[in-house]
Amino acid sequence: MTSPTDGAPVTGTITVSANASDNVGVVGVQFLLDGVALGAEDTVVPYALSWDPTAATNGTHVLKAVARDAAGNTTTSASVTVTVALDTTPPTVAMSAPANGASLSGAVTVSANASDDVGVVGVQFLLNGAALGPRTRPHRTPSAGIPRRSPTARMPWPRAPATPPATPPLPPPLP
Ligand SMILES: [Ca+2]
Ligand SMILES: [Ca+2]
Repeated sequence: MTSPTDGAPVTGTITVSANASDNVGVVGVQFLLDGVALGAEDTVVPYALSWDPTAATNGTHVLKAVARDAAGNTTTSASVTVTVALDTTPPTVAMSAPANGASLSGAVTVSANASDDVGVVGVQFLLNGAALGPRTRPHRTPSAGIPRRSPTARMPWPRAPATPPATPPLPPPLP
């Protein structure tokens, strides 16, 4: 196995690859996940596949590669143990402005606090259920080891009103 490295955390799709050689010729390589075939045997160099771990449970899993030659001889690689750590916990979010029940008479800043066990990618504000402006990104990237928060996702609202359409001309008076 050439990828992933032993003990690697897996948080998304990764490439699983192996090198194989034979005195006559390698016919194919079959990857195994916890002893079960992972995808189809790869018969074309490079021996690799893309593994989407969403079907695997979080925790440790064992990857191996089995090389096969034309005579049917097989060799199994040493195991590579990986830890699947998919983010399955949704973030939390709460509006911080404007206050509930506030009367608005001009432009205000709409803001929210959001946090996640791994990281918040963005916050989308909704006005009566419809998107209000683009999705905003957290203002700063937190360092590892402190709670991942985006306390300052904010945007001005309302935006400048569009120019109203011109009033159509009145029809000519009847004779
Ligand atoms: Ca291949
Ligand atoms: Ca999460």
